Amino acid sequence: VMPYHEFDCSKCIPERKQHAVLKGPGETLTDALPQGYLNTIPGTISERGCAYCGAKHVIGTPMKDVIHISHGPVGCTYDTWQTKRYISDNQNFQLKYTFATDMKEKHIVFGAEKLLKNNIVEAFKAHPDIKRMTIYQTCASALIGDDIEAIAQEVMEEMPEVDIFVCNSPGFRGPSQSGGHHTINIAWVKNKVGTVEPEIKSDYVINYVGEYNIQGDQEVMQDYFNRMGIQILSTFTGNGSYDDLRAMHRAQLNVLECARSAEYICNELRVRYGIPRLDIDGFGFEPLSASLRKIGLFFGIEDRAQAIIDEETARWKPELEWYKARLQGKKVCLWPGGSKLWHWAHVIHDEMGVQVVSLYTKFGHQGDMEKGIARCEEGALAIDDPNELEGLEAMYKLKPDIIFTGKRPGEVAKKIRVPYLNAHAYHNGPWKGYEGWVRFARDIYNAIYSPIHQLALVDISRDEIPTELGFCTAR
Ligand code: CFM
Repeated sequence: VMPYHEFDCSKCIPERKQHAVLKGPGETLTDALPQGYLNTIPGTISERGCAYCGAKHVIGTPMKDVIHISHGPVGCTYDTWQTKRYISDNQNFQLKYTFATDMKEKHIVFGAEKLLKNNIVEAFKAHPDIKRMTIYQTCASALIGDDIEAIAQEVMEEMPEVDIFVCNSPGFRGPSQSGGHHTINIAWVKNKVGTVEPEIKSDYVINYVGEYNIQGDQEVMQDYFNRMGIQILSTFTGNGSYDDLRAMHRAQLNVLECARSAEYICNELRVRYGIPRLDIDGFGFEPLSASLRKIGLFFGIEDRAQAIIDEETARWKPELEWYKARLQGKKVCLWPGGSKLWHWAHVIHDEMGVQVVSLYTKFGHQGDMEKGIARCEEGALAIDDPNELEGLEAMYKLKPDIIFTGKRPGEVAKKIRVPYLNAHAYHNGPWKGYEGWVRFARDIYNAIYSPIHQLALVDISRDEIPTELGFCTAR
């Protein structure tokens, strides 16, 4: 880890100063906590998504038996299509297609409600097996004030076999995708939960919430729950079914995975229907085992949880240990979006031996960073909503062996000889579950030890930091 004094914080632009903080010697958590969840500074090349993206791309579209349509220019839809791998057991319908009304300038002037209605009907006709739809407002349709709900209502009256959910979360609704998470959580409870009655088949009934089935995460966890005799009424939303999610009110427990994106719906379900919330963590042997035990404890079936823990640990622990021995002391920049920074920070250290030298969050709230930085060692650099130059400077100075981040910063990292793993879509996932955690370790090992990175022209272990870089350069 580079010494604390080598970052010259006096050069920071004032607006960014409190967004990049080092956990210095002897510092308390409060000293090392960057500001978070504030508006992005104009001109900085933020990596954030917008509130439309948070609602549609993160939460809405993993639902598998639904036509997901955006009411706006085609770019909104296209840019939020297929950058994540939330697969499903419905032949990946939700990934194969993306739908947009393709608004143009003339619609801004004359309105686009007719266009929307035609598109809804056309989409249902093109996919006669699909009877469910979500519609997402964008900045363009929000600004001209198209009444999407009225159009959806009209169609539902004309086509009684279909059901439509409308999400009014235009891009400008909140400083980042996080605003969209909140909006769609609440809209779903308000408009759809309680409109279908489920068939109850077990004494132990849960909703699995804040789980998006990245490369099959949901299916791995579902297997553990099924082996415990638990019925999963719905998954919000990975591999989730629209009608199952209308029946969330009948669960005995909400099992919450990503609190950042989905605590809102759990809290609302508790208020409206008295369903308790249990936060769990499917990443890492210890957090996962503790989670299964907690769920077992809730239902009085700890023995079933323990049986799975024992079986899976015996099977996979030796492989994890093999990778841990080879990853010992490797330095990682942990740069995901929101909750993965604290889901991963301590456990990749404890169970894989890697050292987290920097963590950042695109849109996390202060609580996310607080949990993350508390789990890191002294010297870790915490950055809120970083721009590309800040990211580059951090890598030049910290010289990580690997970075876990998204595609855009990941491609930048590769050019300076830092291998990257895709924290959002994974490489050879799933990464949840016992086997998944070994897959993650294997991906890290393969990335760090691959000789291909030597082809990069810049080598940060040798080359000087370019003078145009710096936290100060955002000005
Ligand atoms: Fe939750 Fe997510 Fe995340 Fe998130 Fe995301 Fe994601 Fe992420 Mo990408 S819901 S906060 S908005 S765990 S898409 S599945 S990987 S930034 S850390």
